Amino acid sequence: MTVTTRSVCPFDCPDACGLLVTVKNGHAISVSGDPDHPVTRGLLCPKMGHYEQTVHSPRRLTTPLQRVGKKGAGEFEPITWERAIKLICSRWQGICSTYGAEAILPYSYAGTMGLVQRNAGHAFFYKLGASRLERTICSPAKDAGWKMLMGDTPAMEPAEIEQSDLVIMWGINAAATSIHALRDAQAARQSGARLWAIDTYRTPTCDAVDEAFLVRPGSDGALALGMIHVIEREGLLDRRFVAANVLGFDKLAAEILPDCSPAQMSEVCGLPVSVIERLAREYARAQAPFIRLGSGLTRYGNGAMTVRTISCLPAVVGAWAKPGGGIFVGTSTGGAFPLQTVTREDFIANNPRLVSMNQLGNALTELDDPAVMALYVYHSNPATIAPDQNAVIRGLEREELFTVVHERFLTDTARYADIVLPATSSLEHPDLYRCYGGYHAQRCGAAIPPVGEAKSNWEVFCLLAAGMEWDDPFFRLSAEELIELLLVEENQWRSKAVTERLRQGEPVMLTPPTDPKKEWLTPSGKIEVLNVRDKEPLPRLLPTHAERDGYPLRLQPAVTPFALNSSFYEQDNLRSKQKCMELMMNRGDVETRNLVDGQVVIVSNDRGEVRFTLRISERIPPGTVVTEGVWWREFIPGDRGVNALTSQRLTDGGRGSTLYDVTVEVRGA
Ligand SMILES: Nc1nc2c(c(=O)[nH]1)N[C@H]1C(S)=C(S)[C@@H](COP(=O)(O)OP(=O)(O)OC[C@H]3O[C@@H](n4cnc5c(=O)[nH]c(N)nc54)[C@H](O)[C@@H]3O)O[C@H]1N2
Ligand SMILES: Nc1nc2c(c(=O)[nH]1)N[C@H]1C(S)=C(S)[C@@H](COP(=O)(O)OP(=O)(O)OC[C@H]3O[C@@H](n4cnc5c(=O)[nH]c(N)nc54)[C@H](O)[C@@H]3O)O[C@H]1N2
Ligand SMILES: [Mo]
Repeated sequence: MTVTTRSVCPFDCPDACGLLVTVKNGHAISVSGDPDHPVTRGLLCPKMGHYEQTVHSPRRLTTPLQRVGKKGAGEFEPITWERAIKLICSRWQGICSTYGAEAILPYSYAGTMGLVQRNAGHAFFYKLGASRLERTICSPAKDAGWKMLMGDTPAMEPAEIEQSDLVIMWGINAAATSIHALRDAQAARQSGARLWAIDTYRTPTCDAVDEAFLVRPGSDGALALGMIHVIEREGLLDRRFVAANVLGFDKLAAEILPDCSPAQMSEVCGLPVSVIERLAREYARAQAPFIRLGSGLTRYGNGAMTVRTISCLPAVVGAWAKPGGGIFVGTSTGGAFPLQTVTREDFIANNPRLVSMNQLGNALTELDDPAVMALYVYHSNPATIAPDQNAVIRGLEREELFTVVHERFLTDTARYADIVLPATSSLEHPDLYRCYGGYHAQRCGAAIPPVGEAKSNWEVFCLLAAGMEWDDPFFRLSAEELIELLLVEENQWRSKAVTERLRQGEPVMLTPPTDPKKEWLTPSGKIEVLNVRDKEPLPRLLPTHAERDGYPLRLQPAVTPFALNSSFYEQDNLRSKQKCMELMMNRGDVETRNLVDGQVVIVSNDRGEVRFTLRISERIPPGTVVTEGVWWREFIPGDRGVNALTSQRLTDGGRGSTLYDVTVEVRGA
């Protein structure tokens, strides 16, 4: 029998698409975009077009495994769930009594974005007293930068892009990461809008717009300051809007802008003076300019300041007052669902230490008192995606470290595990989804039974709680019951009717409780260009970390349309579209190093050496090299991926990762 059911894309993408899954005899046979979903509208990315090939991949883990070979060798034998849970609990109990519970570290991120499964381990590890993980690898600098200027003001509705007459895709490869935003921007273009992209190399998004502008990595703050300088100098400021809505513009104009002439900023960002001037004039004269800000430019030592500075632009030209004008940085719908009913912060006792997920390498190799003796990884692949891969792998190789990995596939991290547990895919468990690229939300049930003996994140934590002999009834709730706790009562974000539609599995729109374009939720009630509470009271130019490192080339780890971080490498068709782990380099930089297209090169800095296949590309400006994708070790030319070159340093605000803030040298292999 064939049935079609609704589901939701669980991946870490702004769009949380609505899916239609066709199921035959318990097997998913095809997946398509839901035509009735308000944002997806039937359009799905290449990765999800054949999600059934991920779900039923022959590579899926189907039973628990116990290590029999050397750490990292990937040699295991199957064991039962009962035995696996017993082994884990008895080892943890031993560690707790010898070293204390803080010697146990959970590590999870965004394999699934569903509110229940993503946060399934919080309550368990809080109750255990384990070290707490700071989950800051993605873009907390973006939130920090926004907050410094805009406080708790919610995001504008991103679909307003369609009403804009000048759209800027700024630091976002929307053709890969936000295809619905690009579709909507194209609709604006049909009605006469101009489209720009600002990036560090010529991405597919640059091909889809009218004009692309390439800046040096981490220098967008300089471009924005140069533009604001011109806007002020040439009287293009919306004085009335600024007087009524902005705090401290005069101070910016007096103390910062004099040193931000286009000539000075051109030295930093690399765009000619005439281009900075033109961008400023056309931006200020547009009726309703709309900026869609990506996360790429936040992963630098100055990332939060960059977001804060760019976000001043719509304020100085009064774009907020126009339909279609403003800046979209990302939605945060925290108030819509009472997440603490799942995460149970009330279980936290004695304030266990916080460990940054960006510094896992240090945590596993240097942290003391107590050292990390047990690591539990679920829905994340830190051996591949975490910065400073050599430090992470040195840690994972420690013989005395007890590592458990709950996964769908035998990832590079799972290869270092003592115990591997098989995880369900999103089609095999229920959840409730919201997203960071819009205001939609949707609940879905399981579409198919679990593959093999796979269990969901929540089911495993229930088994572990039973294995620890805890009798708290919370760990006997089902995932469906947790979803119901999240939907309990309506609130300002969702009416009774919307909540009921969510219960029925329909996609719905949440509504922010205040008007994002009129009410500034800051202490002063204004857009705070001057923020006296911050150690940097005004936006200003800050350097990146790597500027001080002294290697001649900027390395930019970038995204590909055919994978999502280290996910989707199991699909052969998608992987073959990416060909191999390439280093793209400008012809001039290739020739000065006497290299040739197609050869294997070694890219190095203080942290490591990585082999890539060299590709000459006119898409890359001089002085920068780019690699797309975060590859599994089995598919790359050497034994290290791009993150052997990235660092554990943090951003200026939000303690985020600085994965893009890297310099290197390149030589022939
Ligand atoms: N296909 C695909 N989709 C994805 C992902 C994926 O890996 N693949 N990842 C998902 C995740 S986890 C996230 S967080 C989002 C991120 O999605 P986005 O917000 O789009 O961010 P990125 O793609 O990381 O970076 C966007 C662009 O920033 C550019 N960039 C880098 N540094 C700078 C800079 O200093 N200045 C400027 N102007 N541009 C710069 C990069 O070249 C890239 O084109 O996408 C999600 N969606
Ligand atoms: N070089 C470089 N490094 C990067 C990035 C980059 O662009 N370049 N991007 C960074 C960013 S923005 C992010 S957000 C992080 C993302 O880092 P991660 O969140 O670790 O993302 P993935 O690499 O997609 O790994 C997720 C894993 O979860 C597993 N999984 C999926 N669903 C489930 C489930 O329900 N249960 C369990 N137990 N497992 C599941 C998948 O099989 C997959 O192996 O990576 C960061 N690292
Ligand atoms: Mo991310």
